[in-house]
Amino acid sequence: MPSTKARILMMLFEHPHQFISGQEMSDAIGCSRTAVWKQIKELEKDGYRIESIPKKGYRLKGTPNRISPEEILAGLKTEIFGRHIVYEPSMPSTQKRAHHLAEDGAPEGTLVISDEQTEGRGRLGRTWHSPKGTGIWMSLILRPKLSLNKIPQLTLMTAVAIVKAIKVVTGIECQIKWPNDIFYNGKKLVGILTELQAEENQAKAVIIGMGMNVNLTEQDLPDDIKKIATSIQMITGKPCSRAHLIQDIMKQMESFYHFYLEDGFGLIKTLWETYAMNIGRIITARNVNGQVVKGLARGINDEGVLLLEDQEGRIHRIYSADIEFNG
Ligand code: BTX
Repeated sequence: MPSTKARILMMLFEHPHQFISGQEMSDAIGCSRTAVWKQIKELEKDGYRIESIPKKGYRLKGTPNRISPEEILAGLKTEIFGRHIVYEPSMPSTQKRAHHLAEDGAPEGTLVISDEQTEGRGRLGRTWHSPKGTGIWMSLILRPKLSLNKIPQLTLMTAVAIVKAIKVVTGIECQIKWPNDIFYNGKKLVGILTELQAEENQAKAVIIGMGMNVNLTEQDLPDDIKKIATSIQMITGKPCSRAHLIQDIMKQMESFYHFYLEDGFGLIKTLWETYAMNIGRIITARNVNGQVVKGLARGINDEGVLLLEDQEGRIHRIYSADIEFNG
């Protein structure tokens, strides 16, 4: 005789688009409604995504879709990127973990992945919403021999590699918003956070954090983020394999990285400008101290710095800021 949990799961599977009430389940199985509710919570802990609406009941939204390091490694076409994976189902932040690993000497290419982040972070202490089993929340450790002023180029390189990987795996053509976001139709799909461990004027380790909304639905996002965010599943209407995306991102990043270290920033700059949504538009850039510059985005320079031309024709170099479009 299958367990109560297995029978509830079977009922949910048999009615994929319908709500089944707790009462119907308890009648069919011969247990109390509280027992049904407890087993629903157990299934959620196992990674099943179950929508629950009072007076309507329960509906299956998604099966466990854990990221498995074995699955990623099986199809990985890189030499070093992602070859050493540190995975846990839940972490406060892959970025934080990657910093500790880098301090302890983790080699270049180490990839830290989690299925859920409880304290995922963006820039300037902002929060990155990272719900369980839905997105790619990962941090890559690099150890380039670069001076500190070159590090922002790695953010732009990452953005170009991710845009390319998304196109290869899903066919979606995204755009880059300077410096660190990838957008589709005006909504944020990916955020990139580049952080540094430095010694004198040299990078000791660069931690590139990538947060990518893959199989999130609207219900996975809080109201304030729903308006500004999207996911691959919301765009295509179907779930996408996170393992395939990770494999391709690693492949694209590794090949751009080698190219960049040998030949410099030229190719990445050109590709970045092709994908950028800012260039040629009037934007407002606001830095951490609240200073504001408004002007026409002319492009980026060889260091990856954004160039803004104000009304008087003066060019401002924007090293770090949040930008808004005005036209
Ligand atoms: P950011 O500071 O540019 O963006 C953060 C802002 O984006 C938030 O204030 C919020 O408005 C919005 N936001 C939060 N969560 C989401 C989401 N899931 N989708 C779309 N918009 C959202 C961007 O910072 C850099 C984010 C890097 C996240 C990765 S995940 C792996 C690694 N670990 C970690 O803690 N952070 C990085």
